[in-house]
Amino acid sequence: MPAAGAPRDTPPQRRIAHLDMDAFYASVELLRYPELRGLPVVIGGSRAQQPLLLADGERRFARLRDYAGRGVITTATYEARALGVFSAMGIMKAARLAPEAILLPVDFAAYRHYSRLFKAAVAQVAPQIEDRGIDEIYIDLSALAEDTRALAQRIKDAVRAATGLSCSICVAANKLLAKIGSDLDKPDGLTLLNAADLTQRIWPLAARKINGIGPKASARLAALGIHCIGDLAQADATFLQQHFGRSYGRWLLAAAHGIDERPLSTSSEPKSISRETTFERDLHPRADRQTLGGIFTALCTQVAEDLRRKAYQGRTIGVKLRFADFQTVTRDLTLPAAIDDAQAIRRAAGECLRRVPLDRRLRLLGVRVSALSTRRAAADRAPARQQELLFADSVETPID
Ligand code: DCP
Ligand code: MG
Repeated sequence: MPAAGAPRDTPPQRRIAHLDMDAFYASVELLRYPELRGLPVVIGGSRAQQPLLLADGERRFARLRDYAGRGVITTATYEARALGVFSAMGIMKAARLAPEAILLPVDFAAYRHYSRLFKAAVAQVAPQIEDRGIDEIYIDLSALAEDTRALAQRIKDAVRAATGLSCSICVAANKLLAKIGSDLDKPDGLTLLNAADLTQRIWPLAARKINGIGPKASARLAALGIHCIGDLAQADATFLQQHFGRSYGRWLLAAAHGIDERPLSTSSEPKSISRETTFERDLHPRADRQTLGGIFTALCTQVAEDLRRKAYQGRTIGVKLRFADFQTVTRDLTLPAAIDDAQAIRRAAGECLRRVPLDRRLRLLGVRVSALSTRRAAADRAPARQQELLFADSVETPID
């Protein structure tokens, strides 16, 4: 019998786009140094790598081979990636792979500026946007009448007109598929995924291409013989739940079948405010106790200043530690009332630190405040002060 239309319980098909800027930090740098186009360029230096303007008007750029230090690459141009250089790689290691590559310092202010520009340009075309960070957004196109490909192209054109930068975009039925898809045709990609593409284009991809399957989960999946998304889709539901728990097991299977009902979260409220720092050299919790204590206090002070500037306070205080072997550990503590002052954050973060065995060298320390609320009238803030007292007699923290 011919259907009179879509069955009633089938929600209308959504059109969700994921847009991700191409080699973002590097591309912003190329806007000001166009002479570097086509060359391997790596972003990750600091002031010492600032290009020098010579008397003849030419610029002298730092090369990877001259770098000494502990810096990490934030991103690299596609020409540098072709030499094996990638985000998060130590600059010294990259220098062995691409000694001639140009090294530029990181300039977050410039990247934030271009981030705002491209998001504003997209909002002119399609206002339903979920901000996912400095260089990526989701866009809900469902309410717009225009043909999908034309709309996606118009968004790309708007981004280029506003910034001079290229991006890659995918439109699919949901966020999960759109996110996978925006990476399929980078750089300058425009990808449309429909239901038939699931088996053809998604299933052959490695399971870790699903946002939410991290290195640990993908290693466990691999140990069970599940390598690509198609393997996962064919896995037995009970088997997955046995190995990964009920909720994650279920989610894994749904994800492999391209099912994802999450709506866009279009609010621009931040989820957390944090500060972290990677040390020049690894620091030992005991031998470098004083240095670490100073850094820890400074991080708490910075977070408190960020909170106050943005008029937020938070109930959950967390710490992040990365050990010399890159193992990362986080601990958090939820307080009965939200706080925003440095001392109270310092005490709560100190409590968190006490729950981490501090027996190895550290390379990174971070402090995060989440469960944010907007700051209310001063009278409402009394509980925060009482909270301080609660911790006033807390035992000293290991790196005080
Ligand atoms: N970034 C970083 N450290 C990382 C990864 C990324 O500092 N480990 C920064 C630099 C990137 C930006 O975030 O330019 C965006 O990250 P992407 O993963 O989107 O990487 P790119 O935009 O650089 O490249 P792609 O074209 O693959 O998106
Ligand atoms: Mg990007």
